Amino acid sequence: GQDTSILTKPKAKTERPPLYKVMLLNDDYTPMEFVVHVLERFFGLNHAQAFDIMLTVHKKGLAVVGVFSFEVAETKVAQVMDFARRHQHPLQCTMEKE
Ligand code: TYC
Repeated sequence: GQDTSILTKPKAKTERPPLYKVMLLNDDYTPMEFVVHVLERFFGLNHAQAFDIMLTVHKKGLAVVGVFSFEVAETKVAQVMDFARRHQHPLQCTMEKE
């Protein structure tokens, strides 16, 4: 700075932590009602919101179901994948840096 006797470290720019999109992928076998249930249970969506997103995935092939910190996104993906596996449905859930 101005003072010749004090060398201050330049203040690092404040950066927001990266966000991750969590996506559901369509498949031909997972029942629609199961996907709606997953969206309600793990993403806190109401029935109408969950039904809308399920239909978007069904028609477009995939949809973003939420945007979270890395840790939360990772947990959601693991919960959905585990729940689908336990019910023997091929539902896939993935995450991607925004
Ligand atoms: N395509 C599935 C069916 O017709 C429904 C479905 C929707 C499956 C969304 C997966 O992420 C999904 N039963």
